[in-house]
Amino acid sequence: MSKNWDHESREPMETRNNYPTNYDYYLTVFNYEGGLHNILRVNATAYDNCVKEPNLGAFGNGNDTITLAEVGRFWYICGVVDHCKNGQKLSVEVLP
Ligand SMILES: [Cu+2]
Repeated sequence: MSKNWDHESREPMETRNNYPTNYDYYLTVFNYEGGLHNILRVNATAYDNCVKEPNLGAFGNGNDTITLAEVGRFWYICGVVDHCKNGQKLSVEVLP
């Protein structure tokens, strides 16, 4: 849980309903005040250093549902001023 991001990760509805049976992905959901924050998907180095490149994806409407379609770790930072340096960052790992 990161500062000013209300965040949850969950299995997709389809998994809960057992349809289809073989889904391996998760949804990660961010809620925040759009315009005050955003979400940039970056790599591990950028995450550690709070830099915005490489930008692997950007979200900003404040109610962002992101599909994590591969096994592995995903890194997200807020790109607004110094929010990341103040702790507004999140990494999520999707397990096989
Ligand atoms: Cu922010």
